[in-house]
Amino acid sequence: MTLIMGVLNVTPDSFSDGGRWTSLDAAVEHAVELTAQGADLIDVGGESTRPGAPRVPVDEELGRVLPVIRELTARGIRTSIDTMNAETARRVIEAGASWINDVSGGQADPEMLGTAAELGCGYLLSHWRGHSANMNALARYQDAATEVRDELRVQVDKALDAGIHGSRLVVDPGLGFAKNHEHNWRILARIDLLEELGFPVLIGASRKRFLGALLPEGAPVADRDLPSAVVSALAARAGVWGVRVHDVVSTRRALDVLEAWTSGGHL
Ligand code: PMM
Repeated sequence: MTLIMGVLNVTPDSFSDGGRWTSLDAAVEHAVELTAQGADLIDVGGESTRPGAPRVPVDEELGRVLPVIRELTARGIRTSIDTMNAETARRVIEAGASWINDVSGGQADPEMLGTAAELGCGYLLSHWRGHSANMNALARYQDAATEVRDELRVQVDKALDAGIHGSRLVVDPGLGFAKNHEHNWRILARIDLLEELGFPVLIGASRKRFLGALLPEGAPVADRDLPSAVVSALAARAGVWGVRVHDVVSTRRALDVLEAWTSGGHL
């Protein structure tokens, strides 16, 4: 069964849901709703990673995410923290989160891998080439699928060397992070290369611009939920461990269809 990670951005500026869940009550209510809809894990983020986004000071990030994590932990909801900062990761894991979701794969903060090892929590390691401000200029590949796999392998080795247990690692190609539309499709078409790394794989395609490019010009961001759900089902079919999505309802439906299909009706 593919795990569904529901996105909860408590940021004023994330591209598809920025500013919607900034009050504690609204954020918690949304997480509860996503869980009821079938999310297995809620990914809480306090710093937007959209292209060109400014960095957020750690204090501000903690102020956004800590109260939400505390409240969700108290309600028995499993969480991950979407952060590139070791200090944020530490405080939030100590407050009850289960996973660090580091889109920089340990590259943005030199303390991150050691901190994750010490905390003994799960660590989601994404492919990354640089901060949002300049990541589009870093989107250069001969073959994105093999280069992303090879660069992920380098970071995975660093994570293992830092003491993170292999059983706690999940890898993610970081779709859209220093990747253009063609790069993202190439990586998805060769998802088997990522699986060669020998770790569970997470795919985060939800509402990203390469899916928007398939829609009529000017289509609202919510129209990306259908293509997002299809990508989730195809990724699940290819054997991924989890998908990170904004719209849990459509993802759940898509994964249910896949499950019925694969079981040949014998659910
Ligand atoms: N994408 C975003 C943020 N966090 N985390 C993981 N592991 N993988 C992703 O692809 C990913 C992520 C950017 O999307 P958002 O602004 O919609 O949260």
